[in-house]
Amino acid sequence: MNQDELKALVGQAALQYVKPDTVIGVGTGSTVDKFIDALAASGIKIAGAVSSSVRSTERMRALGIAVLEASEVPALGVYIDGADEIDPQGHMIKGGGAALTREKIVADLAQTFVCIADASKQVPVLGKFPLPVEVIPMAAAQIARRFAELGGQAKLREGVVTDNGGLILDVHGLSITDPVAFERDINQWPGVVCVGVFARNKAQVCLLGTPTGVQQLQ
Ligand code: ABF
Repeated sequence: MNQDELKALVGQAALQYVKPDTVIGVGTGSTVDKFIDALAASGIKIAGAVSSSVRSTERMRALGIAVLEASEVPALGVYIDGADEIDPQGHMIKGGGAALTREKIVADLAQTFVCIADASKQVPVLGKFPLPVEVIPMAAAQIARRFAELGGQAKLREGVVTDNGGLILDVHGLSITDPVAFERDINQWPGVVCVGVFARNKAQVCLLGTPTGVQQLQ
């Protein structure tokens, strides 16, 4: 199976966590697109979805899935989202789709975070994928200097303004051996809106698409 087929496999597998008549949280990316398509085709009737991006909102509305505002929903049973990297403990790098801030907001509403990814996303240590960080524009240069002190090379993601009006720095050359501490420390830098390390609130379930089927990260 190619990567697209593996994404479809895990997108379909995530349906087992969707309860009818509930409101679910939906992430962003091509794997999540597969989940959205599978949900629409499944006949499972949900009460609605809280979306993490314009991209996912548009896809769900086009398929007849009601999209609700996060502020309308006190809690979610499940949040389904992809990842760019997943370490053995289920910590993730996310944000390749520039939606990391809203993804973290919606994930925070959910009781169970289900990550869906093809097995190529598994890494021993986070950091080979350039770390996305959403920043307030005026702070971008200073944040880049701070990352340089950590051995990272921050590059502005050209031509991208997030759904929140922020900029994205992609930080190359990091090796994030303590994701919880790293996320906590970077979050305190002035001008950081969201760092794409999901460690404090990591996925409770990771479904990985492999050529031999769907594996659940233990
Ligand atoms: C999203 O899933 C992003 O945080 C992450 O970048 C993306 C992975 O994209 P894809 O599923 O297209 O590989 O949650």
